[in-house]
Amino acid sequence: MFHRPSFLPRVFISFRVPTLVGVAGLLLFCGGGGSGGSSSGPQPPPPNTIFVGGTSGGGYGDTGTPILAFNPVNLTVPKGTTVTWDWQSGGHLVDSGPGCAADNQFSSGGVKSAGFSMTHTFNTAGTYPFFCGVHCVSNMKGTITVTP
Ligand SMILES: [Cu+2]
Repeated sequence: MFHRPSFLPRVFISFRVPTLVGVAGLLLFCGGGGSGGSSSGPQPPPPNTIFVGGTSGGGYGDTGTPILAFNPVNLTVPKGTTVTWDWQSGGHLVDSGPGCAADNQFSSGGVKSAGFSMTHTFNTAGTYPFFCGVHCVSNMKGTITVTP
């Protein structure tokens, strides 16, 4: 019946069950936003969407700890697909390019806040690396693979 939500910090595990249920309920109640709301716990990004700086709680507006990563890190889409980057936390940017060097194929135009989103349509098959220039040294990088 009761399962420990994987997104809760380990410190909560030792709490008594009623306390944990209360905390989980509060987190879910404060989660807000999103779609549906019929399921609990972290939600995956929508199709062809990359979460930027997601949190341990799984989504925009939650109370989890920010994660310096893209989710998914690698996305494969067919040619012609429009990919959306959705900022789950602030202080991040997206620039295309290998390593941590921008090649100016697409860009968020600097650091953005939670709630910002950008799109880019990929019309040519290939591999498109991108990164967050603020956290590239922490390996905040991703890759779009576009198939013919
Ligand atoms: Cu970042």
